[in-house]
Amino acid sequence: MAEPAAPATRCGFVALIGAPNAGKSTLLNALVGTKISIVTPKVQTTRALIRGIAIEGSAQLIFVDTPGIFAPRRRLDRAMVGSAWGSAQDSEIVALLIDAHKGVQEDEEAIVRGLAEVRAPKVLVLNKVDLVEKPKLLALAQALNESAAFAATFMVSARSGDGVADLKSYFAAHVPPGPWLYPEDQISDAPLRQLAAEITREKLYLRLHQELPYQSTVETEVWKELKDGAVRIEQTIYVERESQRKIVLGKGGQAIKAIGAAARADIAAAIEHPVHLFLFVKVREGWGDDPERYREMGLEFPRE
Ligand SMILES: Nc1nc2c(ncn2[C@@H]2O[C@H](COP(=O)(O)OP(=O)(O)OP(=O)(O)O)[C@@H](O)[C@H]2O)c(=O)[nH]1
Ligand SMILES: [Mg+2]
Repeated sequence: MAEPAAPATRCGFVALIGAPNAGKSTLLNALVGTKISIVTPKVQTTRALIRGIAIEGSAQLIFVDTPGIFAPRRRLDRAMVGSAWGSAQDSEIVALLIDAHKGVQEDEEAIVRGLAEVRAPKVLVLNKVDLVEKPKLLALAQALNESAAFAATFMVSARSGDGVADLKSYFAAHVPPGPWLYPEDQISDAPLRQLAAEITREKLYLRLHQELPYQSTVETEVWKELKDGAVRIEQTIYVERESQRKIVLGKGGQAIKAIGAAARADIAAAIEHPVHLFLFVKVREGWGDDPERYREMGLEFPRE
């Protein structure tokens, strides 16, 4: 008698794409069950691909949170949008997130057109259903299904978790058979120093307004485990001009102090160790055109 076959495993990449602010990072965190990707009310929060890993039955799902897709202007914009489309090309399933409250506008129309070039099966996810009446949702789902070929349509609230379990089951049933690519308990492939830099950038975004967040970036320079179990982390916030440095510091250092306190608490919670966080603010004119900054972010440097 032959041995009974081991239960077949499934495994695959699921790209979460959409316009800025659609709720991709919120959905990634909900699907994985832990905060892996930063979330803010501002557009263009996510800058590079963030992978979050979840197990559902016999399937391992590798979700890829991507930067929002919009009409790029700066070099950094082009790198971000390029990485999002690249992820769509490299995944087994592509989920298009639409902010149902915002509906379909220029960015969304352009993304739907771009999807025609993507070979993987596409799934439509209407998000933020907590903000929208049912008839409007149905009309939106119908209109989008007329403009592109979606294998399925889901209505979710990434924030409340409504509908997320159904979506996850769908992905688990539709990724291809194959061995798992990551150990069972791994939920992200991002190094902790990158996660820590992202957390600080989230606090910067939440604290500062207007253009400033888009002109800053955060890097972890030092990560030192101390004998008492705490971790000493030194990070640099790069801005483009001296006037911006003053804003990040705030009157009497108020702003940087608040950003540091909020970041320290979240980093400590994420790594489950006490943290001593030291933030430095440096002016680096034109960092948005410096290849080294892109390498640090995990983005390809666009030639122009
Ligand atoms: N009401 C409501 N708000 C949501 C929902 N999902 C996300 N949001 C909010 O929408 C805003 C943007 O969420 P993110 O997850 O950062 O959106 P994103 O698509 O990752 O944005 P980018 O990284 O900038 O492209 C945040 O303020 C979220 O709290 C939802 O289901 N309902
Ligand atoms: Mg995001």
